[in-house]
Amino acid sequence: MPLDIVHSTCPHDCPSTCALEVERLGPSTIGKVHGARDNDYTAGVVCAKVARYAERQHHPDRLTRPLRRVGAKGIGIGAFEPMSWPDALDEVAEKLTAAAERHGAEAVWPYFYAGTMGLVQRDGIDRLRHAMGYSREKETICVALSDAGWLAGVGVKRGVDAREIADSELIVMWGGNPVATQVNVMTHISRARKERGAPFVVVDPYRTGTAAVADRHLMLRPGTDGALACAVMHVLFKEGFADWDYMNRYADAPKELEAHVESRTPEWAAAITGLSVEEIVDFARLYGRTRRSFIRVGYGFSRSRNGASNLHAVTCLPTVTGAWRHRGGGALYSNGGLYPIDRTLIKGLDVLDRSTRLLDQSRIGPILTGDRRDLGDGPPVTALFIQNTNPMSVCPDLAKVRQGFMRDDLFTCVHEQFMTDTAAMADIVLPATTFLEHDDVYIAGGHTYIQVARKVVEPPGEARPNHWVVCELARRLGAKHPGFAMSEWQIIDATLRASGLPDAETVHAKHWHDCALDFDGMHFLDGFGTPDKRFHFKADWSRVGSNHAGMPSLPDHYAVIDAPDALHPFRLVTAPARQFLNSSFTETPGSRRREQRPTVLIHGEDAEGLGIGEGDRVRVGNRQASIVVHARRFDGLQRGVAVIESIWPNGAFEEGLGVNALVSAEAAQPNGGAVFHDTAVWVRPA
Ligand SMILES: Nc1nc2c(c(=O)[nH]1)N[C@H]1C(S)=C(S)[C@@H](COP(=O)(O)OP(=O)(O)OC[C@H]3O[C@@H](n4cnc5c(=O)[nH]c(N)nc54)[C@H](O)[C@@H]3O)O[C@H]1N2
Ligand SMILES: Nc1nc2c(c(=O)[nH]1)N[C@H]1C(S)=C(S)[C@@H](COP(=O)(O)OP(=O)(O)OC[C@H]3O[C@@H](n4cnc5c(=O)[nH]c(N)nc54)[C@H](O)[C@@H]3O)O[C@H]1N2
Ligand code: SF4
Ligand SMILES: [Mo]
Repeated sequence: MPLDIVHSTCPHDCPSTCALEVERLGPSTIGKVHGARDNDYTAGVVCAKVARYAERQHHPDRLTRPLRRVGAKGIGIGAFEPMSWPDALDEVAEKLTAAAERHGAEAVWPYFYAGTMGLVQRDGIDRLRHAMGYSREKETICVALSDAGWLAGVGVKRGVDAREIADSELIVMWGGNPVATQVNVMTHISRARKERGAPFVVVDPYRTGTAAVADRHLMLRPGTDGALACAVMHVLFKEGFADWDYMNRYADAPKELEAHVESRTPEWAAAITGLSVEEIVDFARLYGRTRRSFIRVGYGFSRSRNGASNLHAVTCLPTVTGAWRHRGGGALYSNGGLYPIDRTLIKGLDVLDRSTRLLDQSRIGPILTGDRRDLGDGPPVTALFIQNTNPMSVCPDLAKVRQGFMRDDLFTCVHEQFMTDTAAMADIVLPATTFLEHDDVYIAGGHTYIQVARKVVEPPGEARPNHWVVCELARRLGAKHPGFAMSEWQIIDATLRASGLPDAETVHAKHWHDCALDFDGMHFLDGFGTPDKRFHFKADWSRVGSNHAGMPSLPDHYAVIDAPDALHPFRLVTAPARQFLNSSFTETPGSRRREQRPTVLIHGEDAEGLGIGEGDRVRVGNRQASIVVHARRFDGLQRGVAVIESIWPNGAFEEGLGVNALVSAEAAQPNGGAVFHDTAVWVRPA
């Protein structure tokens, strides 16, 4: 019998949003997962962890029934007993109603993120929130810093089509690790390298899988990209690589920028970045000589207190050389803002009251422990309804997050596929479907397709989609909105029609629909997204965030990072692990085996000086917390830099708290954002 191959879309929180071909072996069983060959972005490739998705889909630990906690918080599945769906939903609705009656609706905080990127299953929780007047969520954990940095210069969240990387003559991966985090970028880079010998440069504090295959690796200190970008621009202006014709037409203040970077010499930047003057000058010349240069802007280097400023500085480079105007030239951070999606129905924007308080998702620790900087004179949060995210693992200042979840007066409901660290803190856990078990519509950060995917197999046991749970709760809570009476498919179809896109059947039948603009649009030749249509070298930070005091307007090294000192001599980077996706896939044996155990990479000479041998147990700490991990000596980073690839579950650490215990919950400028790679620490033998 021929294999039954069904089209789908990877829903995970990854810019690739791969078009998939899933082997269906039976009504509720899948085999291998492949990348769609006929999609010219996915081009037949998916990452290893999704190729073996059957491991996650059919995992014996998938949640299959609603559960009520009868034992202590944080223990796991042994502390729960099964209950029926009607009882579970009734109880959740009663608890949310009681919290709202006691302290007002803002005491309830529906809390979510991007466990699935499907618009209906991910964002439907907002419709319930807005219909009930519950506290809003400020989404800061991933893109707040990078969005701010990109929007300050470019003005709209889109960039050059990633498929053009194949036409580039130089590709720079700046602060991202696509070999691990969005493998398809590498497909297009490989074509440019093969077909025209385009050099590939990586800017990253350590030798990642991506840096290891690059032609050049600029291995700078974390949080110093603004200095590197300024020195590159210094050389571009000084050595005649600047495209004045382009800048005069398309930029705001090229003369001011030229004068400003005059003093930002390669020597100045070398002292800040730890790179050599030659490395900086050689890279600047290579970049200046090449018109078709493509900067693939990663998220990683934005996750610092000066991250927005640094990201803006990098986006100035293609504007100085005019690379934007050439095929294969320019930059891409994300195409999230490319799609003309009308989200009113999905998110219930028509019933949103903008005066409802907005709570910062990355500050869930301070919020749950009653920090008045977040709560103002509003009520405490006494009820959480969580979908698609695992804050007990992924959020900054984990000790505080745990302290908050431990509160006796807090009611928590978690809708999950697995008994995560967060689910283990819940009073009621509801079993969730995977993307293979429900319908949804997907846009992407890394390409230009919109995709509609239908359910492929039946869910295990009583697992139910997010949309279903949201609608059932809405009914019990008395929430009013037409979206609660529609199916996923009806919402997808109505949303596509309202957005002026082909209907759901049409997109589904062709598998995807390309939303790319024409060449001039993708290259901003008809203007940037700023009010005056020019690229802004001079960032008006007040346009993208309210907390901008002290931020440099022209690109610079903004020295507000958690700088090392005598007591904390290392700068810690907590980069994503290749076989995990945030905290997802930490449950699959194939991923666990390959990642082995939580490990800190430090330079051999640093290890030597501290008396730390290969594989030794070491303690890594700062004022906030300390954790025990194993050391690996590694020469692919500067001295004084430490890397712990993450995000392991708390139980993988000896003392029960993971790496985010070390990370600060401070909200970065100008619009919030978690500073995962901006932590000064000490390292000692344990
Ligand atoms: N395998 C895997 N894939 C993933 C994820 C995962 O956890 N694992 N996470 C997904 C998510 S949610 C996202 S947002 C994307 C993120 O994907 P990326 O854009 O790759 O961004 P990050 O993963 O945050 O950071 C990547 C790199 O940034 C580097 N970096 C840290 N600080 C600095 C700095 O100051 N300067 C420079 N130049 N580089 C720095 C780190 O060393 C790391 O190699 O990946 C997605 N894909
Ligand atoms: N140290 C450190 N911490 C980080 C980062 C880092 O680089 N370093 N990266 C940060 C970034 S960029 C991000 S985006 C966050 C992400 O952190 P999270 O949002 O927590 O992402 P995941 O760990 O993938 O968790 C998503 C959860 O959603 C569940 N899920 C998936 N699909 C569905 C569904 O359809 N329904 C329901 N109900 N649940 C579903 C999964 O089982 C999983 O447990 O982590 C951040 N934390
Ligand atoms: S590369 Fe990203 S989008 Fe593609 S299959 Fe892997 S996790 Fe999913
Ligand atoms: Mo993210």
